[in-house]
Amino acid sequence: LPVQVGADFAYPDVFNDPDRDTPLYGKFPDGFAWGSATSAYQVEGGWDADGKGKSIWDTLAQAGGCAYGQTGNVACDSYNKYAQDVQLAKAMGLTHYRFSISWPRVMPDGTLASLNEAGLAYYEALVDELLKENIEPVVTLYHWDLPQVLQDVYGGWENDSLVELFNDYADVCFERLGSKVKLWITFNEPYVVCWLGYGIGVFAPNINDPGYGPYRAAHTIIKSHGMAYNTYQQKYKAQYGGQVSITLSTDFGLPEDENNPAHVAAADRYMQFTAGWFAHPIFKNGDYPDVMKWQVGNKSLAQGLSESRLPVFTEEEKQYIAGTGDFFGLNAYTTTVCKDNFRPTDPNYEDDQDVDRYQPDNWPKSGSDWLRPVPWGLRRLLNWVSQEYGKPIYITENGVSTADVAELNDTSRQTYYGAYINEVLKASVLDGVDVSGYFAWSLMDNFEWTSGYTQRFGLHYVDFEDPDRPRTQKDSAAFYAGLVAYNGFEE
Ligand code: LGS
Repeated sequence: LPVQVGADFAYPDVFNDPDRDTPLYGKFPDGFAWGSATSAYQVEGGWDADGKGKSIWDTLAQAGGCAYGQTGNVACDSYNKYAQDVQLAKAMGLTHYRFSISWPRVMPDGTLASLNEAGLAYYEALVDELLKENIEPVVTLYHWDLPQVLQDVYGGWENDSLVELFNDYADVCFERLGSKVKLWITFNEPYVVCWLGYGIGVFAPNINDPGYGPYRAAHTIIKSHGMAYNTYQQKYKAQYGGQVSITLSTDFGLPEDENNPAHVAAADRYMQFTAGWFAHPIFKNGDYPDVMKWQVGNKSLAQGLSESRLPVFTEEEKQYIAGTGDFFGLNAYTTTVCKDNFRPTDPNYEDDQDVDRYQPDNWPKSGSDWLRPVPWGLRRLLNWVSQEYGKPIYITENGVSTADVAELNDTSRQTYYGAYINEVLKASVLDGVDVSGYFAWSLMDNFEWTSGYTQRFGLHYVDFEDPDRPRTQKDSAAFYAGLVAYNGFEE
C-alpha cells in the first residue's frame, strides 16, 4: 500500500495547515518504541475466574448498562488466550505491548488482605510470554476497573482512603513484576474516569455530580499517583531502574479563529481542563493550572458558594506530587474546535471551562461519533504537550474504529495510521518534539465500554459470536508492521 498521508481525508480549507497533505519520508530515532495497547476489562474476560472479584465495570455491564446488554464477561478471552495475543504482537514485529492489570483480579476486595495469587500468576505468565518473544511489557495499573467493594465501602475515588489502598496495590505489582517490567503507568485517562464516571455519570460508577464529583475524584487520583510514584522511587528504583508515569488524554483544541485571542485562550483552557488538570500538578508544581483555579473558583463564588469547588492541596502534598512523572503518556484520537463562551456567573456546573466545543459536520467520520480523523491535529497536540511539560512523550494510544462488520481489508484504518503516524514523524523530525514511542489502539477488536462490541478498533478482527474468539489479521496490521520494520516511512 502506498503511504497515504492526509490527502485522503477531504478537509474543508478553513483550518489552514500548509504541509498537512505533504508526506514526510524517513525514520524515527533509533530505539523508538513500536507497540499496541489493550486493557484488562476490554480483552480478558474471565470475570470471576480463579478468585477474581467484581469490578465497577462488571457491575455496570451485568446490569445491562452497555449497548445491547453486552458485557466483558468473556470479551476476547485473553485470560486464556494471552499466548496467542503475544504471537499477534510478535508477527507484527512490535517492540512493546501495553496492557493493564485488573485490580480486583489481584485483590478481589481491593485490599492487601485479599491478595489472590492466581490473579498475580496470570500477569506473571503474560509478562514472561512477552519477554520470551523479546517484547517489552508496558503495564497500566488502573484502566478503570475499580474493585466493586471499594465503591461500595468508600464511594470510590471521591474518598481519600483510596490513596493508601491504591498504593498497597501498586506496591504489590512493583514488587512482583518490577524485575521484568520497566515501564509503568499508574492511571489511564483520569479525565475520563472523573468526568464521565463522577460528573455526567455515563461511565462506571455512574455518579452524576458535575459540580463536585470530578474535582474530588481527581484530587484522590492525583495523590494516589504521587504516592505510588514515590513508593517506586523509594523501594524499587535503585534495584530495577524502571520509569513510572501516567497516561492522559485530550483532543487537540483548535481555536475556531486562530487570530482571535479569546478563542486561542479557550482552546488552551480546554486542554488545561482535560490534560492539564493532572499534568500541571504532576509535571509542574504539584498544583492545579491557574486557569482551573480561576474558572472553578470564581464560578463557585458567583454561584453563591463560600469557597472554590476545586479542592486544595496542602504544601506537603504539593511537594510529593510535583515531579512524579518520568515521561508523558498521551492518548490522542481527534481534534475539537474551541470557541470562547465566557459566562462567569453561569450557575451551570456542566461547563466550568466556558468553552464551546464542536467538530464540523464536514470533517471525515469513523465508526465512533466523537472520532473524526484529523491527523495534523496530533502534530500540533504533540507540540503543545512538549512546550507545556518538556517531557519525552509516549503516545500510549492512537487509533480508529470502524463499524461492527467483518472487514479485513480495512483501508480507512490504514489511511488513518499512515496519516497520523506521519504527523508524529513530522513532530519528531521537523519540530524536534521528543517522542519516544507509539502504541496503536488496539491489538484486536474488544469491548468498547458502554458501546459494547459495536465499535471495532482492532488491528485484528475478533469473532465474538464464536466461543473460541478467533483472531484474524486485518490488512492494517500488515500495514503497521511495515512501518515498524522500516522504523518509519520508506520513500
Ligand atoms: O477503548 C478505549 C479507547 C477508544 O476510544 C480505551 O480504553 C480508552 O483508554 C480510550 O479512552 N479510548 C478512546 N477514547 C475516546 C473517548 C471518547 C469518549 C467519548 C464519550 C462520549 C460520551
